[in-house]
Amino acid sequence: MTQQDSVTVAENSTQQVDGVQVVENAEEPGLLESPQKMLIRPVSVQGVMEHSLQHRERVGVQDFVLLEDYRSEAAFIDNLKKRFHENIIYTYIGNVLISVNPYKNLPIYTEEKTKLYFKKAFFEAPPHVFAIADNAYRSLVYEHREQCILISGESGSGKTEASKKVLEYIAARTNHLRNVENVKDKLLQSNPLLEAFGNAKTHRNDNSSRFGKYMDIQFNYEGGPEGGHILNYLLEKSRVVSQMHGERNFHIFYQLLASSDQSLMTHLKLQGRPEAYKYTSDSTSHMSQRANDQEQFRVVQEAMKVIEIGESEQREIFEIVASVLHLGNVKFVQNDKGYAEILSHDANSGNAADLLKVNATALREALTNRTIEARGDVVSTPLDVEQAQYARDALAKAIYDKHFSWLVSRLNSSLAPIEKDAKSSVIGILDIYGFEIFPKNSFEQFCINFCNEKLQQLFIQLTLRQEQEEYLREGIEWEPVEYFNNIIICDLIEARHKGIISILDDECLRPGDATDASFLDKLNQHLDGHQHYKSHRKSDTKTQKLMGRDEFCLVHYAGEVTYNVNTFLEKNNDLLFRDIQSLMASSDNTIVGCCFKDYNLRSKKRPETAITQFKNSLNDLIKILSSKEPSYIRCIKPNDFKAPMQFDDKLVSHQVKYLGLMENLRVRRAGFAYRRTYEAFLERYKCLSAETWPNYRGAARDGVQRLVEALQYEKEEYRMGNTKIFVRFPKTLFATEDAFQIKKNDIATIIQSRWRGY
Ligand code: AOV
Ligand code: MG
Repeated sequence: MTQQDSVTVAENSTQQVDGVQVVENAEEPGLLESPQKMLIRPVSVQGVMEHSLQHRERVGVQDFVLLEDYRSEAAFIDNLKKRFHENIIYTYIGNVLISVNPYKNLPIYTEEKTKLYFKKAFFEAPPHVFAIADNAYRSLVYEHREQCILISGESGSGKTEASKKVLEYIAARTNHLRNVENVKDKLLQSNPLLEAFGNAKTHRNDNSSRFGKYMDIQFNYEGGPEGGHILNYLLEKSRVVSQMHGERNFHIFYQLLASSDQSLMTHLKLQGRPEAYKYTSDSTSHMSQRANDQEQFRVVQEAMKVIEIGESEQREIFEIVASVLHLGNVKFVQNDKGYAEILSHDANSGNAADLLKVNATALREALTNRTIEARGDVVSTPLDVEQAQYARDALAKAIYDKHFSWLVSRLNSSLAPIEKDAKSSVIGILDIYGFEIFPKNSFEQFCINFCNEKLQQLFIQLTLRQEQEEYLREGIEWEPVEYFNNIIICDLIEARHKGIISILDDECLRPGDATDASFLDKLNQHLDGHQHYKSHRKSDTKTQKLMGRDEFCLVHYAGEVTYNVNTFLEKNNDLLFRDIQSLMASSDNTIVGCCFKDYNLRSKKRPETAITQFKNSLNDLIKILSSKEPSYIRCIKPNDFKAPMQFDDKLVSHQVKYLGLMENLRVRRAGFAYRRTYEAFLERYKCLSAETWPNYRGAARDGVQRLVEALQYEKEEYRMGNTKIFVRFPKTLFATEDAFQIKKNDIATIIQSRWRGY
């Protein structure tokens, strides 16, 4: 970051007054209403922290490291709340951005605001997601360090919105050369497409991402985007067949049903009402959203065009979506032998077969029978009604899930750079599910919380590493910091032999009588006594309600979560009856055929279990992320009502805890609260010493040395690094800032009086 870079501040609002630059202080939205004049000479760091007492009282500090009482959670939350009520949703902890969902549109993403962050260091403009994006972009392009931006927070806290803002900023920030525009369009349009298929309305979020996403944006040597690549994690496929009351299935089902394209609807044999289909009829709220769904369907079709998904591919995609709806309506009756049968006049299975382009009789057979191969003999056994329903739902989930992964790989082929630059490098963006503690937690929460445990581990390692590296770079003595290392919990879950995953897989692969209960027994046998594991025998009557006999509890870094083992084995095995698999592999719908072709039916080797696949993809992700320089965005949800201006202290406190923010702050504050390059520090405070004001021509470091001597900093209060000054306590900095504010007003009065001709 050079000084020159900072000279582009708020061009429209600057004016020359007696040789001194006056800039409208648009530091934070709260200040826009009562613009103050701020003196800066020469043009420079506008938006530098406003630390004056009056300002602090109203909008708090913009970096938590400047909190006087940095160990107090109450002070932390109070600071967030003050800012939130002033419509200031962003705050830093050092270089970590905390974002509170405003649940309303704020004028902070305009073109003008976007430009404010071009080529700016963190402290030169108010905290913003754009600052994170710009910083990552500059480090990538000018310093050739690959970047990743990790966004975390609970459902509805604003992760996906933040990731979109990063992408939009990068699109605005990068050049308009060659075919870059086309690439940018595709990158931007990948969002509405994936959201239609992977997002749904839940109680927590009307547009909740039901999958984890890691996206690389690839840049050429000129810093222009040349392509992208997406990795997807664990789509919540159970949603395809059932949803909680008041929630919806994936958006695309309703969007397709709302389509005004009559010939498409006839082709798909759909009638336009979600109530007509079992998989979409649970939700009570779909009617009011019909107009929006219809509009969104057009958006999806437009996005498909941009991504170059042609007419025939589009048709196949919609055939799959429609086939799932028809499948859901397939009814089974019990025949006189007690087995499941599909009535001959049931059109649903026929419609599904037509759209999936498989033989209709074969589909009926596959849904009502199960072929087992035992010692070389192939035996077909009929299913009872419950088993057949299970098979039908398993098929619907599998089709949807695989087709979603196919869609991601299709996107990737479209986003792949046409000519890959040998020197290309990436910025990765991770938008993944946050920690989940529900009244009842199952296999899905176990996977998600394991993922968060791993990311927290990475966070601890990387923040400490970054902090240590900065001290080393600056030649400042490193003071060891104590912190909680959650590696013990990661090990409890994934250790090779005695970890929970390995015990679960053993039970899944054990032939014979393995059940969820026998899995739980094994856990209790092996893990009772581990400080982060609690069996129902150990459940503490004083601090929590008694655990059920089918539950176990993990003491995660973010808190205790009780898991119910019911369905763990089934979900982990994730088996689809082989009759159904082979039928799908024979489909003439190219996408379906492609999705199921990998099933090697001859192979005796069992496919990897769901949790092992997840664990492996997660470890790959951790490897990718560790090789990059991270930036963090931690999102917070202010209330449970999706409402603006409501700040629920208790809810926020909970999130502050499980995002590990106090720990983060403690690490950041362990040594020095504040650090700034000599140039920036001198620029702001040089008026406070006669030796540096009005003209100082020496080296910045010497200037700062003179300045702090004049300000009578004690030896313990600061250190001089190679390029930066480190200040240990906020109060030292605030005293300096207060002195600066007084001086500034004095100068302003003098200049104004001259200006008015006095
Ligand atoms: P999430 O990604 O964190 O939840 P979203 O990013 O989808 O949450 O945000 C939820 C909703 O909050 C959005 O649809 C917006 O209405 C609103 N919102 C979020 N951020 C902003 C912002 N910066 N400005 C205005 N409104 C915002 V989940 O995917 O459910 O874990 O799974
Ligand atoms: Mg999301």
